[in-house]
Amino acid sequence: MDPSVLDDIAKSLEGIDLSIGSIDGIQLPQITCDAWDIIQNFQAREDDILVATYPKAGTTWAHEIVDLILLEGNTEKAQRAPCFIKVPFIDLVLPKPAKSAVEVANEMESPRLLKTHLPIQLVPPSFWEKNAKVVYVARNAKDCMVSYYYFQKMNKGLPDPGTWDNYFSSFLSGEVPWGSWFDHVIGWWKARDKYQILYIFYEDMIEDPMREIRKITRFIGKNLSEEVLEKIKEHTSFKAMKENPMANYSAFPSSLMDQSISPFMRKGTVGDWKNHFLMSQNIVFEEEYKQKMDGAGLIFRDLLP
Ligand code: PPS
Repeated sequence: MDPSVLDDIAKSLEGIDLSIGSIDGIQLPQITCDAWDIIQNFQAREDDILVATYPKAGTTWAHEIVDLILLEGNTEKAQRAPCFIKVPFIDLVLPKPAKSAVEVANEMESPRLLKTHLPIQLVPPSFWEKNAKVVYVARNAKDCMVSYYYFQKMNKGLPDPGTWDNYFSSFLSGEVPWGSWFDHVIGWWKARDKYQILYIFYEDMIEDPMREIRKITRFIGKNLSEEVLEKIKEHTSFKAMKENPMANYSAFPSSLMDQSISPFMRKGTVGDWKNHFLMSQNIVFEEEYKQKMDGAGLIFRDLLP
């Protein structure tokens, strides 16, 4: 990778508008709102693979796995660039001098691996017109909330989350960037049979990574040996990714992501919410959860105390 790419990203981030705007009632970074026409007109290709998630659901883990599946386990090639460069995040269009994710994607050879956090109704329509494949990863709301809280603390590109108590209320009411967790996971769940969407769960990936890697491999249409699958599992373990400078965001400008506040690869576990939720918050959460998830037919594990 040309090292000037990182310099350009740092320069673009220097004067960036860090405010939050909204599209159709969903909070999004202002730079996303400003580039909304460009994002909506993104031209998908039929062999694209889009990793879609609510923030903090395991995006980086999933796209590292998909990248290695496409590379048939070639871990050297997987190190070609930091993950935020090799997998364009189509929701963010940085100002010059950096190339926007859309420009980078347009110049990429197929098959492309792309990332989005957009709720399904805001995904550029060409993905559906081209019937591209989507790997959607869902993570239980409580752990997502905790992970997002720490991320908003360390990521200066997102609003300061304030106190845990305030954040708890904002998250539950969907007043956070990329909107309501509930609407996101349910929206994608409802569409899973209409389009080529593989809907998987972070908790399942933690329980049995090989099983989930096999599932993704089949979905992508690859046939890989057990040895290669094992190699992919090892290379994408939490420990390996935490130590991998191409996966752990250490190459990202620290002025924007201050990993001394909280590392990007923070804990990588299921159930960390138990260390954060007060009993009273858990009661409020459970009540809201029942109402909002009622009838969705979508079951998450590790929610109950
Ligand atoms: S982002 O910024 O929305 O793209 O973040 P995202 O990658 O979706 O989520 C980050 C959380 O995923 C955890 N993570 C992992 N867990 C287990 N195994 C692996 N390999 C792995 N890679 C990333 C990461 O630690 C964040 O979760 P928390 O709970 O904060 O640790």
